[in-house]
Amino acid sequence: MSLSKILELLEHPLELKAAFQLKYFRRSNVATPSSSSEKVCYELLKLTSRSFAAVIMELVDELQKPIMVFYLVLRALDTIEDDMTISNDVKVPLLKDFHNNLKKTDWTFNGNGPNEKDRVVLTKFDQILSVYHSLKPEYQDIIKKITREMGAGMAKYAEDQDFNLNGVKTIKEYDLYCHYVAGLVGEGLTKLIVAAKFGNPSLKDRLVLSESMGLFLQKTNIIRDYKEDLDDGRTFWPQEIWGKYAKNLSDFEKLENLDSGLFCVSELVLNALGEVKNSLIYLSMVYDHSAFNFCAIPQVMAIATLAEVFENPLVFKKNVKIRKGTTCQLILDARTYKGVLDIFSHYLRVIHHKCPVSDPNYLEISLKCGELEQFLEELNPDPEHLPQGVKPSQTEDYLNAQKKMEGDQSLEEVIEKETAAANSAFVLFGISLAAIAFLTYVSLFHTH
Ligand code: D61
Ligand code: MG
Repeated sequence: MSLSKILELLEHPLELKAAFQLKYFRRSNVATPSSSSEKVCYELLKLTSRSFAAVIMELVDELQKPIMVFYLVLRALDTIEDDMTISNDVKVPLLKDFHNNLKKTDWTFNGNGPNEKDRVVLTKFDQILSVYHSLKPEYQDIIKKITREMGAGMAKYAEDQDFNLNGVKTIKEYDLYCHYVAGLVGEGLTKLIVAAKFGNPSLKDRLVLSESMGLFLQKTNIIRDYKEDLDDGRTFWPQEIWGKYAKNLSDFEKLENLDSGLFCVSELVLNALGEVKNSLIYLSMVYDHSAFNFCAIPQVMAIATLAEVFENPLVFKKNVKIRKGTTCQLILDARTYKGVLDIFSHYLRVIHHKCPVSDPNYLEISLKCGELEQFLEELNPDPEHLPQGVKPSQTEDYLNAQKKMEGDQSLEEVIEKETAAANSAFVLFGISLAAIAFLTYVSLFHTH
């Protein structure tokens, strides 16, 4: 950790405590790899994933390996899609046939550009295959079907010259691209979670919910990655939106266009907020605590990221990231469904309050935040807000949410104990630090 990161943490003592609690008080489920290929896979996971490695490592054994393999296979596919040094006549067939490699045991690929960041998942793909073939056939099937669909979708976009030159045109196209690269991941994960009996079986019949889970993450990434993607000569912001605010997408880099750039971000954030309701419903239907965590943590990071990019001029200069300490706090708070609802409520208010009246999306953003605030209240009504004697309306979403929160109760007690233990340890730690600092000071400056 760099000095600036440590100083940043010191400025936010509550986040420092969260980092401390996460590091010393949380048992992660580090499975002991039973083969050398498994070991390689765990290493590849850590090497390639921003944040997904951590949540996958928290999963129970039943799902840990299948989801890790699922991740690595799709990361490999994405590493072909993302590589602009691979010509289309190589890339397109590679994407389309990628699922067939899952029938082999020794396939690897060494054709990525030397600087492609995750190229190692392809050069060591045989190791991934070995673990893939050790999974239950049911899980293998789910992974293969999604890989085939995603490869076909990516190939379709790679072949589209208009897309390659000008990026995404309509909001419909934007949603479809996000479907291929993220919505399908949500679908596959749902099928894995339901097959493992860790979620409500009806999740499988409500794929719009998992679609939103994926789209919310992907859209947030796309908004945040404006600068990086532009520098790489790619754009994913849909023209139907940015075209209202500029002639060229790169105009937003110029300081004189800052206002219109921020208005454009507002509209993109508003669009992404369209996925929130379904995501919250989805999360109420994931029963297993580790699967819930795995699903919930990326979602709370996304809403925090949206609040961070909203009205933030830095979006046009770099990829805006949330603080490390904030991440730790979010991970701790997202352990229960109630915690997740509170996080969403908090960041929706942040967005709502940040929005200036001069923003052309002001009215719609207010409406969307209000609507979601009301939905959060429907899921978890505050008795004080209901007239006396009136029971909350027993909607299906309400009942699912209540059931989820009841299931969280035993967890709530564990969390309370852990928090108390971490608090006292943290205070002791602070006192010791202060004592050391004091003694150092005395011995340095008060020597005779
Ligand atoms: C619950 C929990 C996690 C979920 C989920 C529901 C629903 C969807 C997703 C995760 C997928 C979200 C993708 C958002 C991040 N976007 C990317 O990584 C882009 O690549 C998309 C294609 C490859 C998807 C690989 C993936 C990611 C997360 C997974 C997973 C597979 C499998 C299991 C669990 C999580 C992005 O990549 C950026 C990069 O290469 O740095 C891009 O190229 O656009
Ligand atoms: Mg990609």
